Amino acid sequence: MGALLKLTIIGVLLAALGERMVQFSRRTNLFREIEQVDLPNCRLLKGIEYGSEDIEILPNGLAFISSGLKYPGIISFAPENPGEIFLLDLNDEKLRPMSLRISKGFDLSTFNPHGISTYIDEQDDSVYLFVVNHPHYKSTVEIFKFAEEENVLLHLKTIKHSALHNVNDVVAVGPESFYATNDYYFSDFVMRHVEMFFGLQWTNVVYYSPGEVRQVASGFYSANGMAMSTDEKYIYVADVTGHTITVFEKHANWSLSLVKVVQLETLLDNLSVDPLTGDVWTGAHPNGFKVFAYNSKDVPGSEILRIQNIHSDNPIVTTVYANNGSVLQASTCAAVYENKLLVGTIFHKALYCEL
Ligand SMILES: *[C@@H]1O[C@H](CO)[C@@H](O)[C@H](O)[C@H]1NC(C)=O
Ligand SMILES: *[C@@H]1O[C@H](CO)[C@@H](O)[C@H](O)[C@H]1NC(C)=O
Ligand SMILES: CC(=O)N[C@H]1CO[C@H](CO)[C@@H](O)[C@@H]1O
Repeated sequence: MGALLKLTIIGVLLAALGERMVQFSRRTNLFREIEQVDLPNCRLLKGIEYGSEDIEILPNGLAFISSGLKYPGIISFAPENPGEIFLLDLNDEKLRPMSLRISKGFDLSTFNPHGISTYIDEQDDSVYLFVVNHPHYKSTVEIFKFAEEENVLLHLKTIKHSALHNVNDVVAVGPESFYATNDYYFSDFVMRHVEMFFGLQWTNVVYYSPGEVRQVASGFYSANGMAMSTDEKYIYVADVTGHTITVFEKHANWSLSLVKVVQLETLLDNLSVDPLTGDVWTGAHPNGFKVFAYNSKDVPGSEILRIQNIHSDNPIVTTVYANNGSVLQASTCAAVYENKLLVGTIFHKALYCEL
């Protein structure tokens, strides 16, 4: 091969790599620093120190909080502790999260809870809690029934399926059916980094029911949080490294069709919908690189956005809270109940604010 040809090939490869680096730094917001936005009435929840990855608030003000996530490539401050589900009563001013007991027979030692969702049976008001679990870093969806009088989660079922290979979040739509996001295409640790670095848009949303499992949306860099509109007609999906919320219409046969994509600047993680206003709330990572490459001297911050009128041509996006990590690190989700805001994090604390 001629020297000139070799040089040209090397040049082309370097240019391609450079372009990938630029794209990668853009997707992870490698260089973004945060402008702080304070809320006046906030306090950290006592007893939650190892993450509050996902939060679901029931119509009566009881909140479930998943804690203790261990995730490949992401720090945990208590890698030996099994995960927990906390219950917090937002009507009680003391705001004391309580770790819920889980019924016998469920393997607590490998409990590694991630996204959660609740389903309320309208016939008898039973509450079912769906929990994405990663025992030994695999993916399952656990279904529990919440026994409120005894404050116990009764384990009903473990769901495993080849289509549920890297589950991040769920939205329950029936006593045994749900939508789930897969946040990676590959399960292998090295291949996941290849996938992230090259920006492969191979992750998807799956509909699961005992009778039928199928992919209902695809083409995300990393499909993450999900939520359903208050009228239950739409599903919102967050793409964390794509910095987007995709709005889908949900059909009677559970198919999803694309309505629109809302582009944001930050790495939005989990989504929730205000039951009163329909606003979409998200916890986000201002700088995703600081999450993946944790450094206790330069910690990842937190950013909470509210998106109003998401179905209109001009949704209003407001940064309600932003912190450089001095108070709260790596926020993943924000959920509201009346004028109260709860903010969860991947591996850090949980914040309560009055709006
Ligand atoms: C589901 O319903 C939608 C809307 O009616 C239709 O366009 C779609 O083809 C259906 N999908 C399947 C898999 O039946
Ligand atoms: C974060 O903000 C606080 C003030 O709110 C400031 O004291 C601190 O130095 C900042 N930390 C970094 C790493 O910028
Ligand atoms: C429920 C949900 O979407 N959880 C996500 C929240 O944030 C972390 C950090 O990126 C994700 O790993 C979770 O999957």
